[in-house]
Amino acid sequence: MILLDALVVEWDHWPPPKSYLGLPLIVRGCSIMGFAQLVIGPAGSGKSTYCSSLYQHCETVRRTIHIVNLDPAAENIRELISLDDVMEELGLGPNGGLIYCMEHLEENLDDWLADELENYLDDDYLVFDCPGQIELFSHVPVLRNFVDHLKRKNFNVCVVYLLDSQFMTDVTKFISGCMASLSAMVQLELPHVNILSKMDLVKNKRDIGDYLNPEPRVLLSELNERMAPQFEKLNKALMELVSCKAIHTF
Ligand SMILES: Nc1nc2c(ncn2[C@@H]2O[C@H](COP(=O)(O)OP(=O)(O)OP(=O)(O)O)[C@@H](O)[C@H]2O)c(=O)[nH]1
Ligand SMILES: [Mg+2]
Repeated sequence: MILLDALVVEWDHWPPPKSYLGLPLIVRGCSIMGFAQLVIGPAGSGKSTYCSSLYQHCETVRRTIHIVNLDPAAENIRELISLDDVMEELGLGPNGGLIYCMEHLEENLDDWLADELENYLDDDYLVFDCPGQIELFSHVPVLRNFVDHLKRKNFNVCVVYLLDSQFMTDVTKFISGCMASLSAMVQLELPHVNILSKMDLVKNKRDIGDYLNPEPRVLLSELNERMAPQFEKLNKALMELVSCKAIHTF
């Protein structure tokens, strides 16, 4: 009889488990199919502009990159489902229509993604330009399921969260921008990079420094001045959260 201390294997799926059949697993190699970025952020925050700049940069440095626009009003998924058709046929508004389209995409993810990925090589870089509706990364599970699907296809996925620099001009906007980004972190559980967009529109870049390196006491007193006294405890808790650099930075 041979007693094993551990199993040494090549593993097909990412991430590999820490143990298998009750034995510690030592993984020599794991086939990663590809790398993907999920570009999210509030409506109009500059996601598509970022994707197009990234595309141009990669072309210049001769790296293969594919941008897939997940907005049902855009070309990539219009063949599968079109926002205009959904709104017209089901009598839905733009937001309800978008959620319907995304849920339809989720139901057909296997076939749609297989078609999309057909022409890509294993180590190509994929960037998903997402719609800006906040529901998609706050509570509707569509994007989370999309991410889980990519992981099952051996993709290493990270989030790029874009926030318009105009959120850094006022303490209440700052809190709401940070909370939306934090909710995406909690919902998607992915490596997460926050990027401030539209910096060219900031007149005085020093003002932004107060928010990039927040001094909790200063921002808290500013917030308390803006809000009724019964919110003081809540303000304090929120400020501790958003000013903790270990949790949230730009
Ligand atoms: N000044 C300035 N404008 C920008 C910048 N990035 C984007 N914009 C403008 O902001 C507007 C929205 O940009 P998009 O890239 O379409 O934003 P988005 O996040 O993809 O928008 P949705 O997909 O509708 O959520 C456009 O008019 C862009 O030209 C920037 O860095 N500076
Ligand atoms: Mg866009």
